[in-house]
Amino acid sequence: MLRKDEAKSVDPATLSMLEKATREGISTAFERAEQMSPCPIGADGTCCAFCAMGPCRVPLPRGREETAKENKRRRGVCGATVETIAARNFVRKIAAGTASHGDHGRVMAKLFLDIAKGKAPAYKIKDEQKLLQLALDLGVTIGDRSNEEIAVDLGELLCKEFGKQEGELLLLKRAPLKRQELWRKWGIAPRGIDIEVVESMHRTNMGTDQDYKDLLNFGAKVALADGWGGSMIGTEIQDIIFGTPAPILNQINLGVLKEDEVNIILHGHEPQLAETMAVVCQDPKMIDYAKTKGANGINLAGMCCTANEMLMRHGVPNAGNFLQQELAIVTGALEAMVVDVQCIMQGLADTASCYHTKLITTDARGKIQDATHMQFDEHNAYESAKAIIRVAIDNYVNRGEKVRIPTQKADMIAGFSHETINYLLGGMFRASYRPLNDNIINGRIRGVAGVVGCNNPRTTHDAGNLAMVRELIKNDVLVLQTGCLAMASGKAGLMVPEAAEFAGDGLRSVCEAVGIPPVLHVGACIDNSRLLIAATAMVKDGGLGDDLSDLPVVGAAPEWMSEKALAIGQYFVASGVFTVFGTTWPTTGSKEVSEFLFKEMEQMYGGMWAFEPNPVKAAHLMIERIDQNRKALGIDTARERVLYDMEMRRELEAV
Ligand code: SF4
Ligand code: MSK
Repeated sequence: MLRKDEAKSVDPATLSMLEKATREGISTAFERAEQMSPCPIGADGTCCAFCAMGPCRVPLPRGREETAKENKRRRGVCGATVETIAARNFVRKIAAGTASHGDHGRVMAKLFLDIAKGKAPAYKIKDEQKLLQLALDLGVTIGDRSNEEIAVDLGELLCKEFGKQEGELLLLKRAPLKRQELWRKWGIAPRGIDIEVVESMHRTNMGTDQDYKDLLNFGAKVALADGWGGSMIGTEIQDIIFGTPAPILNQINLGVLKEDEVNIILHGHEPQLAETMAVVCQDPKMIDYAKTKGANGINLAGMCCTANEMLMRHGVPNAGNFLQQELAIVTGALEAMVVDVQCIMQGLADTASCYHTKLITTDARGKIQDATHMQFDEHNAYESAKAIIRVAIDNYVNRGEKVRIPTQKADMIAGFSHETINYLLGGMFRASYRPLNDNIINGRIRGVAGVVGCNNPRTTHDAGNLAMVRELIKNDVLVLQTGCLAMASGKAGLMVPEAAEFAGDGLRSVCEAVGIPPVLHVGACIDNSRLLIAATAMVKDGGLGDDLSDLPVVGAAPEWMSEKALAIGQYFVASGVFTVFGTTWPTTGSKEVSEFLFKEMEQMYGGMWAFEPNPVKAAHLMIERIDQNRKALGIDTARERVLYDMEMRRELEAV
C-alpha cells in the first residue's frame, strides 16, 4: 500500500512541495521509493555479482530459522559461503565510502599545494594558527620560514599520504596511544589511503580473501584510512584555506529561496567552487547584471554537505537536506542547481527538464546526462564562478507561472568546530575540554552522542533523527551532528540556545551557562573526523579513561543511505565507539557476519555496531552504553538514575 504524504516526511516544507510535485506530475525519490520495493536479497547482503559465473543469490529462508544443513548449502557457484559473500559486500561498500572521502581529501591537498605555490590566486591561507599546528604535529620545520614555504612542505607530505605504500598514516599519531597500540596489535593501522582501498577491491575479488572475519577486519583498516586519513586531511586543509568554522547564525529550509531574486543552489561536497561563488555573488557588477534581468539580487543557498560548508564559514543560507534536492526545483523558483560530487540524484535532470532550472555539473568526475557541464577551474576560479552565475542570471527571465516557495525556514547556529568547542568551554586563554569532562564526571552531562548521516526515503524523512535527538537531549546527552541530519535538527529549531528547554535539567544548566544549543552543528560528512579529534581531546584532558572506548561517547546514523555512512560507522567502531544504525542493515542475511559486527568486534576494539530501526529504542541503547561506560569509569554515582515506570515504558514501545 502506498504511503500517504504525511508518512513520507515530518518537515512541512517538504510535504508542501511533495503535494505540488504530485499535482504537477513530477516524479521524486519519495514516489520512486514507493513504487519499487528494495530487492530483499541485495538488502540482506546475500547476492554476489563479483564474477560472470553468477550473479549468485544465497538468501535466508523467509519467516523461519535456517537449518545447519541449509546454511551449508548457501554457496555461490565458486563455493563462496554466505558469510564470505555478505562480508565481501560489506567491505566493498566501506571501500567505496573511503574512496569518496579520500578523493575529496586528495583534491583539497592538491589545491592546498597549488595555493602555497601561488598557482591558485583566488585562495589564500586563512587560518595561520591551524597551518602551524598541523605542521608541528607532522614534524614540518617552522623556523623563520614563510607560511607559503611551510605550506609547500606540508602539502607535499599530505599528498604523499594518499599513495603511501608502507609505514602508517601520519595522523594516526593523534589518537590516544592505547588506541594506536590496539590498531597495531590487530594489524589494521592503515599504511596509506589509496592502498587500503585497492587492497579491499583485490581481497573482495573472486577467489581471494575467503575468511569472513579476516575480510571484516580489513574493513576496519580501510575505514580507518577514511576517518584518520582522507576525511581528516580534507577537514584540516579546508580549515586552513577557507577558515576554521566558528558559531554563525543563519537560516535553513526551502523558505530561504527568494521570490524576487535569482536563486542559485550549490549542492554536493567539495567547497572550493562554493567559496568563490559566495564572493562573486556579492560583486556589485553581478548584482547590477541581475537587475538588468528584472531581479532584485542574487540569492545563493546551499544543499547537502556543500550547504554545511557554506553555512558554517560564510553564513550562506541552507536550502535543505538530501531528500529536498528535487523539491528545491519543484518550487519553480530555482534558476540554477550547481553540483559537483556525491549525493547528487540523477533524478534532478528529469525534474529540471519540467521547469526552467538549469542543472549545471562542474566537476569532471561528476557529469550527468542532459545537464549542462561547465568545468570549474580552480586556477581561474573567479572567471569560472562568474560564467556559472551569468547562466543563472540569464535564466531568471524564463521563470514560469508555477512558482511556490514554502514559507518554512528556521534559525540555526552552525560552526562548532573542535577549536570552537575548546574556546567556548575553556575560554580564549585556557582553551580546553576540562569543563566538558568535569560536567560529564559530575553527571550534569550524561555523555556525548554523534548523530550523523543521510536521509532515506525508505523511512520518514527527518523523523528518525528528531525522535532520537530529542530523546538523547531529554536524557542529558549532548548531541554533536554533521551531514544531512544536522540540517534536520536545524530545521526543527534544535540548533539555537533556546532549544535548551528540551534538554534534561543537567544538560540544560550547562547549555544555559555557556550559551550553546544542546545540539551542536559540527559540519559536513568529512567533518566526522572532528568528532574523532574532539573525543581524543576528552581523553587527553583526563578523568575519563585512557582510550576512546572508555568515554561515555556513542554514535548513530538513524536514516543512513550512503556507503560513506558505513565507512564512517566502521571507523567509529574501530576507534572504540558503540555505533547504532537505523533504516536497514546490509548483513542481515548472514547471522555469523552480523554477530561478528555486533559482538566480536567489541572484544577486539571496544566498539561495536548495533542495528535498531526504532529511533527511540536506539537512543536508549546509546544511553545504556553511556551508563555502562560511566559505571566502568566509576562516575555512575554522580548522577541521579531515572527509573522507568510502566507508563513510560509503554510510551517507549508505542513509538
Ligand atoms: Fe558467484 Fe562466486 Fe562469482 Fe560471486 S564470485 S558471482 S559467489 S561464482
Ligand atoms: S550529504 S552522505 S546524504 S549526510 Fe554529505 Fe547528506 Fe549522507 Fe550525502
